[in-house]
Amino acid sequence: MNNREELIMKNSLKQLSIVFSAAALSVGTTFSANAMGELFDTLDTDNNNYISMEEARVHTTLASNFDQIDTNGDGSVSYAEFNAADLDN
Ligand SMILES: [Ca+2]
Ligand SMILES: [Ca+2]
Repeated sequence: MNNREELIMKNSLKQLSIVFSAAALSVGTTFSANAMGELFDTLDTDNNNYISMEEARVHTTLASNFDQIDTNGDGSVSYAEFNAADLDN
């Protein structure tokens, strides 16, 4: 293997690892492995990453505390707001 081939090899390996990190990152944000993430995904039926008042109806605790959980008052519950609400308690 000459120097040029070695360089090409190193560069393609580098690119591959960037692709893998990016993929891992997007998987991490889209599919959360924890139970709260699964509950969030279940409730977010249109998969827009927000739980609307309509979508919250199936979850009694979420529906009845919707205004408090929607801390920025935009009418939908983001994953951050959902997580902060700690609905298990
Ligand atoms: Ca939604
Ligand atoms: Ca909100």
